[in-house]
Amino acid sequence: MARRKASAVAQEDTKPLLEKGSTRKRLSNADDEDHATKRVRGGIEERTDYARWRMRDDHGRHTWCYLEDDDALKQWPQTYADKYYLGLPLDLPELPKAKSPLDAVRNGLEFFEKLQLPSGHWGCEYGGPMFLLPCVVLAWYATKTPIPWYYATEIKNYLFARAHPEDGGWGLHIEGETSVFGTTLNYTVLRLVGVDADHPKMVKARATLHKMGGATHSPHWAKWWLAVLGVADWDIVNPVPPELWLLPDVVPFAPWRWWIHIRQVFLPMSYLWSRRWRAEETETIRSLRKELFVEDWDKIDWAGNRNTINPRDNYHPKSWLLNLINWFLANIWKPYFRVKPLSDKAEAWAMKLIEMENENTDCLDLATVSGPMNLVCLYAHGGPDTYAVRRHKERANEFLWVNKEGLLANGTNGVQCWDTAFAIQTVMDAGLTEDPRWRPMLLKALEFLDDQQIRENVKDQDKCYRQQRKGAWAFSNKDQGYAVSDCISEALKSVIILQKTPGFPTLIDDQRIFDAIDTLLTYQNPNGSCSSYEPPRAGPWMEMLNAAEVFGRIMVEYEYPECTTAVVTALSLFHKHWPDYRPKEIERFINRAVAWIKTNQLPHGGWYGSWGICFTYATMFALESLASIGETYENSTHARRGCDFLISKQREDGGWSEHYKACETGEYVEHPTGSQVVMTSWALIGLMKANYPDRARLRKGIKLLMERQQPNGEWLQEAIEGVFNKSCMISYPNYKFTFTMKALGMFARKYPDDTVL
Ligand code: LAN
Repeated sequence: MARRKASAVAQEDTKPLLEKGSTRKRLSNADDEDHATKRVRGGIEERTDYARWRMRDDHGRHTWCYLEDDDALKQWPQTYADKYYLGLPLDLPELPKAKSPLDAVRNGLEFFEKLQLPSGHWGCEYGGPMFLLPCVVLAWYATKTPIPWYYATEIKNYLFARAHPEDGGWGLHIEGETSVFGTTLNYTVLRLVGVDADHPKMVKARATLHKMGGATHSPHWAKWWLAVLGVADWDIVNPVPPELWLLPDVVPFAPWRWWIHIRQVFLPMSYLWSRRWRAEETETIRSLRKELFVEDWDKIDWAGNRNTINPRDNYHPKSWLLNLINWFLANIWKPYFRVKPLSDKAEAWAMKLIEMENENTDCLDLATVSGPMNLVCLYAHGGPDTYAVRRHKERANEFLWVNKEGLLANGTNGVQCWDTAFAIQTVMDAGLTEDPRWRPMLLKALEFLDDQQIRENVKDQDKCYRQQRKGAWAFSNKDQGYAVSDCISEALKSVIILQKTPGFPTLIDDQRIFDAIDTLLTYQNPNGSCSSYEPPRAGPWMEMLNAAEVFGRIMVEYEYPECTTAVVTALSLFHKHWPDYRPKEIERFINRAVAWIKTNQLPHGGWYGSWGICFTYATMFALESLASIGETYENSTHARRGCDFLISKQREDGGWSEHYKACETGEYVEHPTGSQVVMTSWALIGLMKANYPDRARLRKGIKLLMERQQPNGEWLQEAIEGVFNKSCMISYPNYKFTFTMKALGMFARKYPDDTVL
């Protein structure tokens, strides 16, 4: 029954895949003149009613709901958080003007507290990358998943809002220049949700795409998606052989050694590549074959375009070795050696690994790329009605977010544990944890971290190559369940801080704290540093096999001063309170980690950051590491050089403003829009950790933070803050609260009598 319903949807194909009920509703309204003017061409609504959106928080699982029913609207009023995310006015009263940095923290907390969600954490949009929404929408289309009209409408609005104002295309991320990757995929999304090809914005985007060479010039991942949709032929996709998964573990390039994100993306890619699976052909697909390419579709030399790529997309050109391997795989291995029993075996094992991921994450999956890809694999494997397919469809909603521009996809299923840990630490740094005013908020936050601690390792941990995780915290929530060294550390610090504050209950007993420590201690690399999800399982030479083209540093784990510092500070704090638990190992860990931090310092005195922009972010962490072993400006050349580096970048107005280009180029670049509150806070925190002596310099920065605070206590969103894989930026909207208040609070505690203003 469900099968028939689904294909019926796909067959009325000149229409987008819209929910049956809502399609009917829209058609019956078609005569209503008022309503009709609210449509864009092609039958998609102009906008939804923003008063009807709600974000449901179910133990840290976020799903956006659109209430079409008026009674439901009354029963479920919009919260401050909903309105804030949606960009609706909050109508909050003005707070008494902050007369000191601590007043500014209090005002900031007044505002931030209103955004705390019922389960105790803070939510946020986690957008930036422009290839995530396509993963979700293309997977929906390939699996004939109806797209509710309100999703379709707001997807269209978001993408229109994010189209480049001049050329109409899209980039790798929201601040990036137009690329074939972004334009091909987002143009396709718009067509699949029902926007007409002759809409003026589509005409413009198409012209830009054609100028860049059309979809034949797109990178590997876009070619793979187009092949899955049947818009391109599989021959244009460089080989992704699942038989790599059959290699013995000792093989130095076996996929289990790759960075977790790339191996979880390679997995579904390899499965569908092997099957050359494609979605059912529809009118829209046939039309896209004409729209996306410069050449006549029937005449395209697919295999000949496997390596065609526009230079804008070619951030990490394929190595000679990978080109050679690809040639061999495509021309020798596939036609002559890839016998059916072997490919069957490889597909079966790949599917088994996907099934283990289903089980370990309850079909949520690691993140917004692998999740939708796995959905298509499971659909191709078992048809539309299996539990795994239905559950994946449900859970895919957790990757979505609605902001004032429309509907986008987040980089993960949220930033729940990470932001909550920082929020708690912010209050601690300001010395306000014992203030009864903030107790309810902090208690709720503690309860959230209690609820979100991962209590068990994954089943068959070794079989699916997972890292120990008992006692850990994930970046988002425990459903996703991927432990990360710094996420464990920040959450653990916050739990210890609160549980050691008079008046807070011990929700997490010692044994659970020890579990976290035991897991954390598995995270040190041989050279003393820490990585993200796992210690590296192969060397950086593996980048020679980086086939993604658009990203750098993606194939293996690297060493990160950010992650290393988080672990160091968590272990130090723990050691202070539990001096008898594995003391030797902990001391050794800390000493080796900080020694590594020193070796990682760059000649200019700063450190390169991989997860925030860029030198400012990592230098803040590195200075904190040094401070944790008592090395500060006064007594350490490393700390001094780090401070001097930061100070050399302070701007006239007292702020800092590093641009994301620094992540790509490895050189410090100033942001053209001037000082940023988040960047300024990072620099100030680093300087204060290192006991930088020139207070006047700090005051100038603090003053800027205070002046940027709004009368209701908030700070406004400025330039993008985060990054991954060197080239792709990602937003951390809560940083403008947590780090800003942390800097203000630290200053207030250091110089209690200095009112700054
Ligand atoms: C994240 C987000 C959090 C981030 C920190 C905790 C901040 C960092 O300190 C360690 C690495 C980690 C966990 C991280 C890794 C890469 C992620 C998951 C992301 C930047 C969010 C999105 C990104 C993911 C790779 C996006 C999917 C894209 C691919 C290239 C597969």
